[in-house]
Amino acid sequence: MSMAQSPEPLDVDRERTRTGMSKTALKQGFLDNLFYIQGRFREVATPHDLYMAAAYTTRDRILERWIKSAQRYKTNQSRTVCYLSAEFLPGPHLANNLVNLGIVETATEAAHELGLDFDAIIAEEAEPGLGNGGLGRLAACFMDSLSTLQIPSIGYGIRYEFGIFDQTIEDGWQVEKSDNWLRNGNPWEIPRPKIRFPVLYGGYTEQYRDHDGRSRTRWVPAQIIDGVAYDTPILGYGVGNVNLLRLWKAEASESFDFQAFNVGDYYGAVHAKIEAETISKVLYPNDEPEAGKELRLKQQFFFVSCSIQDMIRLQFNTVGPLDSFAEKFVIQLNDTHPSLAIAELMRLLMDEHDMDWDRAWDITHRVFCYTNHTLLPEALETWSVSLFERLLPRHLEIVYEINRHFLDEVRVHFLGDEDRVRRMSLIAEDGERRVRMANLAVVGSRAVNGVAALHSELVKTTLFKDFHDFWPDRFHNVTNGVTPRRFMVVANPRLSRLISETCGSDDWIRDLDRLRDLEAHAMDSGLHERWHEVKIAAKRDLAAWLKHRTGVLLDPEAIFDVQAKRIHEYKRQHLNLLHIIRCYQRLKQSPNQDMVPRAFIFGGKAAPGYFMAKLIIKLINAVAEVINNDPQINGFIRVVFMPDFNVKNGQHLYPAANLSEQISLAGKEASGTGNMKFSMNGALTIGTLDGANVEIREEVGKENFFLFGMSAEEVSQRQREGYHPWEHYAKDAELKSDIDLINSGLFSHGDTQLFRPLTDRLVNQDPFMVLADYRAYIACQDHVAEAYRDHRHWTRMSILNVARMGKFSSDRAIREYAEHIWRTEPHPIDL
Ligand code: B1H
Repeated sequence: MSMAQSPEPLDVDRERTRTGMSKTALKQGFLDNLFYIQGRFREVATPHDLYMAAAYTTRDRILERWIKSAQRYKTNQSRTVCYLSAEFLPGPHLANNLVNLGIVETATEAAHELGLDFDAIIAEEAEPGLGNGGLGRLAACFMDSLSTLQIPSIGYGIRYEFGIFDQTIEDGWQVEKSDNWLRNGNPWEIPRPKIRFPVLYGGYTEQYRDHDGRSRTRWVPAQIIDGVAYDTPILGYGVGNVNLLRLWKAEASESFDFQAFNVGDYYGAVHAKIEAETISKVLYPNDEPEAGKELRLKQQFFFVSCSIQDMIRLQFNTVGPLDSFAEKFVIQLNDTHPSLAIAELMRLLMDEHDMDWDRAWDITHRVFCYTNHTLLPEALETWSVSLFERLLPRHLEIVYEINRHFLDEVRVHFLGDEDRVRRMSLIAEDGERRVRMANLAVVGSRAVNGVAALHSELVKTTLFKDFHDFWPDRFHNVTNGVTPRRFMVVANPRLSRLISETCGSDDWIRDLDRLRDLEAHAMDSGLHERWHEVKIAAKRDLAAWLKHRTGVLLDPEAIFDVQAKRIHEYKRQHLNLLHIIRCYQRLKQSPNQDMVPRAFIFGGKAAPGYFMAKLIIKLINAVAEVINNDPQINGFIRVVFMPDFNVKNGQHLYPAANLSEQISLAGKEASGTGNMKFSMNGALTIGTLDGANVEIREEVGKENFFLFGMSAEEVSQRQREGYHPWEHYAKDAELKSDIDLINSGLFSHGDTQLFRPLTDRLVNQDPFMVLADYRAYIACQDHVAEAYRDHRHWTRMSILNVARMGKFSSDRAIREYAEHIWRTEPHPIDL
C-alpha cells in the first residue's frame, strides 16, 4: 500500500486541498474539519474530536468519488444489485476507508507530524453493530467486494438506533448493555430527509372499480409510518467506485393526519411519534427468528417497503417504464428476513402501478434471488396467518394468490401427490396456520443458493427437496467469502507487509489467488523466521489487550487456541471445554508431564434469552477462574473469555491465533466465515467436515488441516439408528470424569447443581452429539500439540494455509453471483 507522495507546498489552491491526497492536504483538511465541524482548536480537542476530524477528512475524499459514481450509474443502463438484508455489520469505517483510498501511510505520517497518536484515533470509532454475526458480516464483506469489483449496487437495511448489545462479564455471567452507537454522532452517514417513503400497516382491503371499470383492490391502512434514508458510502479498494449502504430510519409520518385522530390530544400525538420511531429502534439480538414478535415483522416490512419504493423511484428517474424493472435491478434476499419484498413488489406493481397479475408476476419472479443461510429447523421463519393478516392484510391476499397459482402448477406436475402439495404450500396447515417465508422466497425467486458446497447439497436433498424436484435449475451454490481488505490488511498490517514483500507486490489484496506466490517460499527459513516473528508480535499485542481487559496474562509462546463466534450448542463451545478440562486433569494427575503450553481463548455473545448458551459462558469463566488460579498448573494452560466479541475486537484475535476452532456438528453450520478469517491470518484449523471447512481443507490440503469427528452422512445415520449419549458417558472413563468434575462443584464453589442443566442435557439428550465426537476431538487435539512442537513444520503449514486461501475472498463469491446469478457487469469509475 505504499503510496510515494511528493510533499506539496502549503499554499496549493483551496479546491485541491479540500480533497487532495498529499500529506499536506490531509493535515490541512484535518485541521479545517477540527475547526469548522468540531469547533475545536488542537489544544482543547478531545480524542473523540480528533477522531471526528479524521473521519470527515477521509469522508471528504470519498464523497468526490461517490458523486462521480452516482452520476455514472444514473446515465448508464447498467443493472444494479440491491442487497436486501436485515443486518449489516460493517465494522469501524475509518481504517478500512484509509486502506481502500490507499492513504494509510500518508495519513499516518500526517498524524505523526501533527503530534497525534493515530492508533488511538482509529480506536475511538464506535462499532456500527447492526447485525448478530456471520449473516450480517457477510453482507458487509459483499458490499466491500461489490464496490471493489465495480458493480453498481445498493445495500438496503435498517438504521437501528441500538445495534447488538455490548457484552460485559459479571461474576462469569454475560450481562447485556445497550449499544448506543449513535450517541456521539456518525460522521459516515448522510441523512437524506427528502428520500422518504410511507409504510402502511394494518387496516383492511376493499374492492373498487377504476375508471376503466376494472375491479381493483385498495388497502386502507390503520397506520402509516415514514422511512427516511441514511446513506453510508462504501468505497471499493483502489477504485473510484463508491456504492451505497442505504439504511432506513422510522419516523412519524407527516402525511398521515394523526392530528385529526388526536384533536387536542397532544400527548396522543407524541405517543404516535414515539411508536413510529420504535420500529427502527433496536436490532433483535437473536441469531434465530424471534417467534411471533409483531415488532420484528413490522421491521421486516418497514425496510422492505421503503427499499422497493426507492427502487421504483430510481427506475422512473433513470430508465423509465416499469416493464424493464427486472433488467434494471436484481434483488438479492439475504435469508428470508426480507422476503416480504416479493409480495410488496407485487402489490406496488398491481395496486399502485396498474399492472395485471401476470405482468407483475413475470417481473417479480425475474427480479428476486434468495440466499438460504441455515438448515436448522428452529431458524426457519414462519409467521402466524392471524398476525400476518392483522398487520399486512393486502399481502396475505397476495401470498394466497401466489400460492394458488403455484400449487396448481405443482398439481399438474405431480398428479395426485397431495402430500407433496401440502409440504410445498406457502401456508402450513398443521396446527395454527402459518406463512412459510422460506417457501415464499423459493417460489418468488429465479435463483436460490446455499452458502457452501455441502450446505447447498443439503439444501437440495433435505430442506428444499420437493422444490428441487420441481425446479432443479433454480438451485445454486455460492460458497461464502470474506474481504481480505478488512480481515488481512486492516486487521493484520504486519502480515500484509510481509506477504507483499515476499510476493514482490501487493496485487494479492485485489486478487487473492496471488497468495499462491507464497508457496514458492514455504520452505525458505528466512521467511519462516519473519513469519514466526509476525505471529509472536500479534500474540504479544493480544496478550496485552486481554491482560488490560480481563486481568488474565497469557504466555505468547503458548498455542493460542481460539474459538470466537456466537455461543450456540450446535457450535459446541462445550466440546472445547471438555478438552480443556481433560488437559487440566492430566496436569493434575502428572504435574511434571511435558505438555505444550496452551492459551484457550473464547469470544462470542449469547442470545439474551438463550439460557443454555449463557450457562456455557458461565462455565467457560468458571473453568478459567479455577485453572488460571491453580498454582500447580503454573500457567501451562490458561483460559480467557474475551468480552464483547465484535468486528473491532475480532481484529485483535485473528492475527494472533495459532489454532482456529471450527468444531460444529457436521451438517449444522451452513458455512462459517470465521474459519476463513483465521486461516487467512495463518491459523491452522481443527474442525469437522461442516460448512466451508470442507472446502478450506480441500484447498489447504488435508495434511495442513486437523480433521476430526463424524461426517454429516454419519450424523444422520446415527440419528436414524437412535443416539444414546449416556452410553458414551458410561463407556469412556475420561469423558465421564470430565463431566463428573463439572458436577462436583469444583468450578462453582461447591455448588453441584449450577451446571446440571448443561451436563444433564449432554448425558441425556445431547442434540449436537458432543459426546459422540469427544474421543476423536481429544485425539485430534493431541496431534495438534505434537505438531506444534515442530516449529518449522508448523510455520510451513501456516504459510501454506495463507497461500491457499484465495478461494475464500468475497471477491470470488461476488464474481460468482455476478456471473451465474445476477448477470451484471462491472462499471469502472475513473479516478
Ligand atoms: C446464519 C442466520 C440467522 N444463518 C436468523 N442464519 C437471524 C438467522 O435474526 N435472525 O432471525 C439471524 C441470523 N445466520 C449464518 O450465516 C450461518 O449460521 C453461518 O454458517 C454462515 O456463515 C452465515 C453467513 O452465510
